[in-house]
Amino acid sequence: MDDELGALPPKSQFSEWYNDLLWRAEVMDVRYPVKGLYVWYPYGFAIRKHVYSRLRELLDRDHQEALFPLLIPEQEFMKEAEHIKGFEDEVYWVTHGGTTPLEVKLALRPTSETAIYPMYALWVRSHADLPLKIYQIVNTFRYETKQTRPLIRLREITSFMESHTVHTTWDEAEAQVESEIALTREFYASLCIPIIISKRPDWDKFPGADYTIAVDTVMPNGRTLQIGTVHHLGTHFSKTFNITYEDDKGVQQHANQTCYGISERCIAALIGVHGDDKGLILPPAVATIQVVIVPILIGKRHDDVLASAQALEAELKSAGFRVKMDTRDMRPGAKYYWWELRGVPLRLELGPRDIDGGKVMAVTRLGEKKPLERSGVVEGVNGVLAGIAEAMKAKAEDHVKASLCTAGSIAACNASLNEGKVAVVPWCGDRACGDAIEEQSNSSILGTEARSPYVSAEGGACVICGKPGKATLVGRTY
Ligand code: 5CA
Ligand code: ZN
Repeated sequence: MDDELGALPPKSQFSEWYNDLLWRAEVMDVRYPVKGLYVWYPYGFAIRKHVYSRLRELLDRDHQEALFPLLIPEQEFMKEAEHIKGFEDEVYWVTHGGTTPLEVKLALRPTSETAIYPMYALWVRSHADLPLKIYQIVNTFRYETKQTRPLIRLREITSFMESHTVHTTWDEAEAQVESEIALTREFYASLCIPIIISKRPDWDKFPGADYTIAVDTVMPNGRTLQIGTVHHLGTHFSKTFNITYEDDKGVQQHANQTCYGISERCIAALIGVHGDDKGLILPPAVATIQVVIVPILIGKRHDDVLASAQALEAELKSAGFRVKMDTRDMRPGAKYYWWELRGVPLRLELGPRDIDGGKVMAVTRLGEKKPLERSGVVEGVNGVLAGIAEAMKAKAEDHVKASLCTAGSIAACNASLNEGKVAVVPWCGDRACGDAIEEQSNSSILGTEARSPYVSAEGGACVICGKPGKATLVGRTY
């Protein structure tokens, strides 16, 4: 059936595999005629829907969702000096309304601090208004000059979750940073994606932040992908936007703030980390279709099998599973191939012999096959799906573990990077040594103070100057 279109390249050719899979599995169409802008197919959009409802569910525990405008007036955008410096080369400007030049240019938000904080200045009055924890999920625009890639580096980020919180003290904002990190851990656990959390070097922090904590994962080719960041903003923005509260002694104080962002890179990670030579593998928690039923509709028993399959579908649906019954007029083999490409975690096959034996054949996307009792099918399916999630998690963790390599010298670091690994090297923390590491290894410093069971915390002599250094993650990044 794939004669005309050829076959999916093997996953070992990761970038070809990734680009090809996006259209074959109908996730993204890259043919939109503007660079860095891509189209979600319905199937891809449904994956997005489930992934983002999980994210919303976690955020909604203690944040509120709101919606701010896309356009930011120039004078607001230009208030925070470091922020401007960080983004000035990436901003799209709206300069005309029809043919009339605008008196005030309008920025398309690259992120929304400067849209949200003027409103926070109005909303926050006293310590009783705090903490304030608001998020939105919107599109943002960045004129990226590095190579654009679907879901990874976009000029229109279509699915930007940004959380913006306001607190009284610096310590309280720090506690919020920790709480956003915990939320991120939970989110990625439901996607079965292992993450490495570390502190970005000072020169690489978010423009306008006190410090930045980054969340990275390792893609199959060894390149790291930053799939989230949490920033402690201190009072940088509250000073420029005048966000103050009256403390319990009646004194006006500048608030402390955090912000936190996740984009559709989380779906790039989902695809890259889990997929195989046959296509997508979706974790059950976010799979658009969790169970596909393929009835074996041949011969005299056609009507009988169809009725049994419909009863099975109804039972699984009412138990809350996302189920699809495939009765298309195609060979069963072609249907298997179709749903494997699209990553459905579990396929149930039902033929006359299964029905007679009181069984249903369960075939997981990971290639395991075992009959389930028809009578206890809901528990059976639950168990199999939980097993799939565990196996996906374990496999992905093994990959990250195997990707991390401790190196005590630049030569050892380069050797690891060239093997497609992420290196952990001792670095003294000086900018000059950091620059030298990046230059001599043609890679980037991801961060220090890694919080990961996979990364040793042990430091050593800085690979450049020999002074005492901290364990530092160094990788080739997307
Ligand atoms: N205001 C802060 C927090 S919301 C902010 O903008 N942080 S950020 O610049 O680090 O972006 C948050 C996350 O968005 C990043 O960690 C990265 O995972 C993702 N991201 C950034 N730029 C792009 C892009 N061009 N395409 C896709 N995802 C991106
Ligand atoms: Zn050094």
